[in-house]
Amino acid sequence: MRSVRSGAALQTFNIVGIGVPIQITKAGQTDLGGALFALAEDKDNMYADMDLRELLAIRGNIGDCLAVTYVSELTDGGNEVPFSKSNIHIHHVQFDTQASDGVISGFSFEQSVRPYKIVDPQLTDAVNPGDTVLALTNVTKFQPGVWIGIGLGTDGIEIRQITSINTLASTVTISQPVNNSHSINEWAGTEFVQYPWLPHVELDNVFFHDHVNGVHGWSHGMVGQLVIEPEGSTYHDPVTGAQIKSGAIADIHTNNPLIPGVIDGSFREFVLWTINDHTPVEATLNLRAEPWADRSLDPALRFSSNSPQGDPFTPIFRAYAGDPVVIRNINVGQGTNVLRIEGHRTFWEPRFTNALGISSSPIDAIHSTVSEKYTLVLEGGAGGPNHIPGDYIYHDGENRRFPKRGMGHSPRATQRGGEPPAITRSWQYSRSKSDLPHWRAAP
Ligand SMILES: [Cu+2]
Repeated sequence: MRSVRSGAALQTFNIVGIGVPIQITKAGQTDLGGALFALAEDKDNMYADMDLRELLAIRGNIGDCLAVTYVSELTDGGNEVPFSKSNIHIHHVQFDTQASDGVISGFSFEQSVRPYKIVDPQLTDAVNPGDTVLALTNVTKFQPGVWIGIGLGTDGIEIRQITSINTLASTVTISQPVNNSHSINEWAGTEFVQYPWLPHVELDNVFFHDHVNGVHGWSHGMVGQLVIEPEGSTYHDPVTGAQIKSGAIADIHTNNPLIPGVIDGSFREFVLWTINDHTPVEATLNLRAEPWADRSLDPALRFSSNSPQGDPFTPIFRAYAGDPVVIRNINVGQGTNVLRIEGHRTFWEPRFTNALGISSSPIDAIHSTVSEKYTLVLEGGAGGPNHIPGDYIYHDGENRRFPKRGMGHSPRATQRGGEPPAITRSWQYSRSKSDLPHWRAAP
């Protein structure tokens, strides 16, 4: 694979499409048709634990070369896509449009995959580093010259070219030895796709999504974000400080500016999808919602974590007052959406300053429509310019999704019968430094 320039880092992401129920509300409303992009290394935990089923946020730095493989563990027989195929379509980065777009049009190559367990064979013998022969349950689909993925659905997946086939022995010989160990029963075959993505400039946050079921699959979870960080950045769990490979909430450690004069070094990051047109709950944040119907009837307590319902089910983002905060927002929906963070302003164009060098276009609500993306820097950081600690609600500002003066359900929400407006709450600042011992200003 070509790198963008010498010295660029190669980052590998082995992504697997998984079909799993996703719990949307604390009360247990669940999307039984849920589907997610998962890193192969996280897949087993996500199958096992409902709480870990989250949208995929991955990161790269300007100039990196991102090597993505995609395979599918979705199943046939679904209501929307009875014959399962899926893919990943990326925006904004540089890629080969004929083979890495995800979209298959005109003379482009096929870039979607069938679920490998339906159409590909399994290893009948373990494979060790250095081996060049694969024993398989079936070899009839292969031809010399085609490329085979070995270890489909695992993080050890590797791609080789078939040079010859022995039908009697049910083996194939590959042109180069494998580097990894593969155990018996691992899957090997042609249902994989590789997408090299080249983010060569400050692209900020980038939408990627399945392009077979299109907008219909988005609301079930077949969406993700690739966030492009400043050169030399590393990404960390805000609580443990450990480096992380994915996740919506991260600390970005860097000595390079994201936005000169606005974010000049390390910052806290929240990857946030406003994701709508969904069943069983129409409006969600990162596939979670806190419907008013599930909250206290006492209007004084409805939005309070001191209510019997406690904290909301939507993600809670924490920072110290004054910390630099960057929200990476994409609107995943088929219409408009409004994102509002109470007590804070952000900037329509964070890299734009006027002739006096003053940041322009401060706003307190972001209106966006299908696939629009924003990198939102909080003016003054967490707690605003006065660095006031406290809990702040963030929410969908659209009336049918979040009645603004809700002393009860808004008429329109009630009319939609059973579709509760999402509280989509809460933005929470830690009041005590001891809660987050691992935040560091720079690596
Ligand atoms: Cu798109």
